[in-house]
This record gives sequence, C-alpha cells and structure tokens, in this order.
Amino acid sequence: RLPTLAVVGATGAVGTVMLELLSARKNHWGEIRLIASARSVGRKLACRGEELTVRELSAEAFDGVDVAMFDVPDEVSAQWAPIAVERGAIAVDNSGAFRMDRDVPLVVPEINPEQVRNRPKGIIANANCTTLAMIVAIAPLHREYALRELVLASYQAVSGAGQVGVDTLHDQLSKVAGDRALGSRPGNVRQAVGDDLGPFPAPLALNVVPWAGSLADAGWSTEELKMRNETRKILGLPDLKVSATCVRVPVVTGHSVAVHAVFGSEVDAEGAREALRNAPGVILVDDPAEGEFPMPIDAVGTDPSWVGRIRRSMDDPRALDLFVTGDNLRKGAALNTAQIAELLAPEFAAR
Ligand code: 11C
Repeated sequence: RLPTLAVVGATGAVGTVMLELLSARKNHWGEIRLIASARSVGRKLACRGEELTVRELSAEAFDGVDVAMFDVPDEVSAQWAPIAVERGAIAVDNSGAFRMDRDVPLVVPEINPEQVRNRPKGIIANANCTTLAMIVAIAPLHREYALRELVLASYQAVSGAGQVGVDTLHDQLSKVAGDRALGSRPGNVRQAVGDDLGPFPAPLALNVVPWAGSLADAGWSTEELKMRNETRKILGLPDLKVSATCVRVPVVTGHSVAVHAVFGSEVDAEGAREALRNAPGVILVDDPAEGEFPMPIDAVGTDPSWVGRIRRSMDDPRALDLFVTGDNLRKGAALNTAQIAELLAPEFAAR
C-alpha cells in the first residue's frame, strides 16, 4: 500500500518548497496530511494538484500517519516528533533538535542512505542547510583522497532565517535603493535601514554580517558548530578538524561555502573534477574563463550542489580549494527530507 505522509510546518518557507517538491517528484504517497500551528488551521494549499486543508498540530493528527516530516523550529520538533512516533509514525526531522543524538541517524541519501534503518527512536534527522550544500560535494572527494581537515567560510542567504528573513532583506533593499551616497560613509546605511533588522543583528542591505545562529562557547556561533559536528557525524569522521566562519549575505536563496579541504593523500584539480562529475547530487560548474561559477542566482530552484573554482592549494599538494552553492530550501532542507522519506516508503509496500 502507499504510505500516509504528514507534513508538519506545511505553511513555512521550507514547507512551501516541500509541497512543490511533493507535487513535482515521483509520487510515493497515499494520503498527504498538512499540519501546522493553530493560526494556519483551515488554510487551503495545493499539493499534487489537489487542494488540501491544513490541520492543527495535535497528537490525534498523527493517527494513521506512516511518515511525518517536521519543518518547524527546534523546540516544536523536540516536543512533537516523539509524539508522532508514539502514534506510530517514523519522524523525519529537519530541525536541529535530534541531529547529534546518538540514537538518531543524520542522513544524506547520496552519502549514508543505509543509516535510515538504524533508528532506535523512530526519528531520522536532516542536516543543517549550510552543511548539506557543502557535504554532497565533499563526500566524493573524501572517498577519493581521505579527508583530514576543513576550513570553511559560508555565504548564507536570508531565507535560511525563514520568510521573515526574505521580507526583511527586500524591505531594506527598497529603503536603500537609488541613494548613491549610501555605503560611502560610516553609519549611513544603518540610518537608511532604520531599526527594523528582522532576525539579523545588523543591516543586510549593502552589507555582509559575519553571524548566523546564536552565541555558543568561546565566541563560536551555533551555525559554525553545526557545520563541524554534523560533518563529522555524516562522514563518520569523529576527529575531523573543522573550522567554520558563517556569514550572512544579501542573497535571497542559495547558501554558498568557500572550502579549503586538506586530505591524507596528494590531490589534483582534474582528478577532483572527475570525482565530482560522476557524483550524485552534484553539478560541476567550473569554467572561470567563460565566466561559469557556482552562484546562488543560478542554483536557486535546482536540486544539486553546484561546485566550481576547484584549485590545488599552491602551498600544500594535499589540499584543495573550491566553492559550493546549493539551494538552502531544497537540498538544504525540503529536498533532503523528501529524499529520506522516499527511502522509507518501500518499507510500507509489503504491509
Ligand atoms: C540559517 N542554516 O541559514 C540556518 C537555518 O539548523 O536547520 C537552519 C538552521 C538549522 O540561518
């Protein structure tokens, strides 16, 4: 039989992309049930050509559900994913609530699909969007050259902070548009933008902000720690050295990462390109002479991680430098969650 799927957080930025993906991808599902918080109850949303009515998040909403996807804040997942499991569902969670739990696999279908079976809590976690953009390109290089260390700088889009992030950037851009004096004197961009910074600690228009997430120990941000910890877990390399600096940029959708990767053996740029050309979930866009680079304005709305600027380090024959861009709402969130759920669907065929 075709399993019943619940989409929790159906009205959010990721939930909206999820409904598009469920409509466009090969169908694996019988009933699709849309669930959200009380304020969205009764809203009608299109999915697979049908109009579905949003139901309120409650324990009963999970009765009869086989797979429940969660695209909600950490605290909502922490509370409700175990309730969905109690009611008989497998939970696929896109929040950070369970990713580092030893009893919860952190799955990227191109890298460790077998881990979906190893789920003692009935929960499977989806990685952070910045980690996902980068890791799909790093895993094939790790298989080729044995990864030892990553030095990362992210360039993260505002939609990583949800629809409020997108609205904030567009509002700020309209405030600064046309004034050619802005950005040439201290403080004048802040003044033009005003006090409404939305979810960000500083203006994003005409600026970059070296901050994403919240403050953790010793000056690191939670986003930087996620990149380190999740990369180690997905690749099964608990001692991998990872240093990340996470930066928010005035891009709507598409997280990018500049990567310096050190390996156990000597690398060459053409060998790396060959490994990436054949890798699932990756598209190689690496022709600077023709102006072809991985960039968010091209990667948005597409499934793969776009990889380019591949160079062997001038000072270390075991190191590569490269640039990766991926749609943070698709592979970074909804798509990877959908792919995990699709790995589960065949389990229900025989029931
Ligand atoms: C951002 N990466 O761009 C974050 C959003 O752990 O799933 C996703 C946070 C997470 O702000």
